[in-house]
Amino acid sequence: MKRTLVFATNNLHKLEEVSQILGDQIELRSLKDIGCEEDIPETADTLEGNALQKAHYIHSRYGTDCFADDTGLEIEALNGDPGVYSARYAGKGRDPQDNMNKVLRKLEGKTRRNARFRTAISLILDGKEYLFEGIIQGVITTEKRGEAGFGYDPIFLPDGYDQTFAELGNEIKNHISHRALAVQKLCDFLKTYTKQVE
Ligand code: ITT
Repeated sequence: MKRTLVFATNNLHKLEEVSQILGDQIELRSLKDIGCEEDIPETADTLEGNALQKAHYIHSRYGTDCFADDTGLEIEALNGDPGVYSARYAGKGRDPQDNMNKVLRKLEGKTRRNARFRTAISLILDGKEYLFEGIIQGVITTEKRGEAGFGYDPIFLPDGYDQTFAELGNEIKNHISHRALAVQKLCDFLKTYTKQVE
């Protein structure tokens, strides 16, 4: 039987990315599909904490199986910043251009530019809670390059590639990204789980 899962996100880019990765194994529903228009709180100080908080919020109000993710860009020379504060790094406006400008400014003149994207996914399934993680290593460029993707994609060069996520485009990004790795783990888990309960 096909499972229905709610993905607790308001970010349509993410919904599209994850739905491409999950394929037709899962019937993915958005917050809009379940009529949730609230701004789900994300007040924890870790990615895992925020992912759990979002998934619990939906599960306790709507009673559905669901998952939520949280992602951060962790830059070594900035002691892991912006990390869990990636969305609002340059202020409450959540403007990706301002966020990228702040990163580029902070790294000006620095040669140590390695960074990683890290995604934590929290799944609540049949009342139990599971966590998955995906990491991709790379470096921060000295200027923005490319138009695809979202967030910090124009300044992130994944290891082994000479184009940024925003230049590589969604198809390639969705094969190699932090979120793809975490979602793949979620997918593998769901396959085994579904077999066990059938
Ligand atoms: P939701 O909380 O509604 O799911 P969000 O946009 O806040 O959506 P996240 O909390 O997962 O997304 O990520 C925080 C920020 O990290 C996000 O606003 C982007 O700036 C950045 N980010 C996340 N995933 C990214 C990706 O794949 N590529 C580039 N930047 C990303």
